[in-house]
Amino acid sequence: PTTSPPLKSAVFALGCFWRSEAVFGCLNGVLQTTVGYAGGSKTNPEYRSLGDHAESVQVVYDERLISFRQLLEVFWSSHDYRQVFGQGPDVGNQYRSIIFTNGTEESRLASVSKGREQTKSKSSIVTAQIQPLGTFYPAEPEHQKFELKRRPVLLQLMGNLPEEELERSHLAAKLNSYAAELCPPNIQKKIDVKITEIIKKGWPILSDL
Ligand code: MHO
Repeated sequence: PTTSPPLKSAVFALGCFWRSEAVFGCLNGVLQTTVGYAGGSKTNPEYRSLGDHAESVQVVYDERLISFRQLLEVFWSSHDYRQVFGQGPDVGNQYRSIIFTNGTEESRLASVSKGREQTKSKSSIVTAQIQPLGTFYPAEPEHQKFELKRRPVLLQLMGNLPEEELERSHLAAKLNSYAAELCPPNIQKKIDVKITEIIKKGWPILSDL
């Protein structure tokens, strides 16, 4: 009998969510990514009025392939968590850094990892917060797979999937990361080669009408 893999989900806030989604999308074991709003109290937030929420990404993963602990490592290594509000040019409460947890074990793992980072960066303060996940509100479609959508050729290679399919697609999560150049270098290269190959091999060229 076929059983579906034990899927788990985790939510992180680490600056602009276009990038956050791309940070996690290429990891082995990550199956789906969705950007949204979390960490605040406003109901039904929207991009232009997100209230006290933070731009976040929800990551659906297969825990046989990747663990919460490993996701935490990626969280810490992929953004500047010493800034109180924001990343680089993006300043504001909506860009704050948060690890969301779903219970005591995840809170414990998050605290341990935060302690470790705090020891590493002695002179600066780790501002990332740890808090239980309340409601995760998915963001508007135009913010989902934002990096991928900037590359129409990639969308076309995927067969121009309807929005709902794109949002669920494992491949889209990966290519979104590739589009942002946030896959590990070897994977980035592998995808480059493959895409070049496909394009060379022959899209039918429209020469005459
Ligand atoms: N500085 C970014 C912020 C977008 S992110 C979804 C921009 O290009 O508007 O907050």
